Amino acid sequence: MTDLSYPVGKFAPPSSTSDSERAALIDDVARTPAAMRTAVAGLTAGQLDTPYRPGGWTVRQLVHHVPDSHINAYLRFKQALTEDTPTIKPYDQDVWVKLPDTPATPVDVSLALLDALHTRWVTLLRAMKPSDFERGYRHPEYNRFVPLSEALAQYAWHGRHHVAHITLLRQRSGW
Ligand code: NI
Repeated sequence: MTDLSYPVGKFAPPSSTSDSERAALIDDVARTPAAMRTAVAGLTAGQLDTPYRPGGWTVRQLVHHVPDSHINAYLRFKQALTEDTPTIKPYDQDVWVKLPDTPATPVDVSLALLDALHTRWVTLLRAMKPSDFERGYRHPEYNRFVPLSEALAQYAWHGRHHVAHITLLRQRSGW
């Protein structure tokens, strides 16, 4: 029985990351925009407005949520690379996803945003030295230091997590 909320499992921070594991995680981040585009290809407006699970966000909300999240991630990487352990600014994703741009914006706009954002982010990730991944930020909600190696793993997981929500809904619905 697949857990509809966590179809690829919950995120587990890696204890350590080798160069090749890090390269594979960056490849995951690089694949996210195309994977999301494929996941929603051909869906009707009604299908986009369907919750991926009972009580969950709609497909449209998921598509807009991922760039919202990854814009924050991109900023956190840049801050961690240019400041001494910055304290990052959390945001309330449940409130963000209910702002009026979510229903009013075509999903294609967020797919294009994700393409452009990940092109910049992956270019940065691939240019970072191994020691750069030991830099990090302080997350005030968890009150702890998050190294960029862990943040990379988290956002690689995050893309796969939400794409799987949509592909699983399509399988279950026969779309
Ligand atoms: Ni998310």
